[in-house]
Amino acid sequence: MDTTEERAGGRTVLTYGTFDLFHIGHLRLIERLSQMGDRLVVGVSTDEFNAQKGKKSVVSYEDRAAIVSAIKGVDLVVPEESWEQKEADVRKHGVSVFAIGDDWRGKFDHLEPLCEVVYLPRTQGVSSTEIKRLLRVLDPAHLDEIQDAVNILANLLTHYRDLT
Ligand code: C2G
Repeated sequence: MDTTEERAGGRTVLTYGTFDLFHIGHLRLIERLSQMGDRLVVGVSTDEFNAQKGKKSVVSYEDRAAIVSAIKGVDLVVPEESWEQKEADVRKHGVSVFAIGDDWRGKFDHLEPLCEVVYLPRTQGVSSTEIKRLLRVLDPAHLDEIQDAVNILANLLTHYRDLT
């Protein structure tokens, strides 16, 4: 499909994401996207849109957008405020390729009349959710909870032994 961008001699790639607690999975994806064209536009989910996605990010939209903007290969960051903005963004930015991780496989096929749609394999073993879970375990306040639970279990075991 020959878009305005291609006629101008360039291919624009578009993706979207929360990019919370930026990690190697995000970086690998952005590196691959930047090699798929001449210009990469990244829609970063606003905090309000994250709420619609049922997500609450640790890092604010402003900081997540600043971090993604600083990544080599990212040419433009735009706020992602709704599910419906993708079509308008594809037209506005003369997008040739919409690409996203394959956890979304099939969810954006409706964009195919406008641009190529590509689902890329996710990086295994890392996710913002997993990082948050690990951080919670390391939280000193959480360690107090664990200690309390251990004490309760120890008392129960002692009591159980006395009964047997
Ligand atoms: N990703 C990846 N490997 C991981 C984690 C994430 O390749 N280990 C990819 C995701 O598939 C996605 C991008 O990194 O393409 C951003 O992931 P999230 O920040 O989790 O974004 P998500 O919640 O999937 O938002 O409208 C689309 C949504 O905004 C996508």
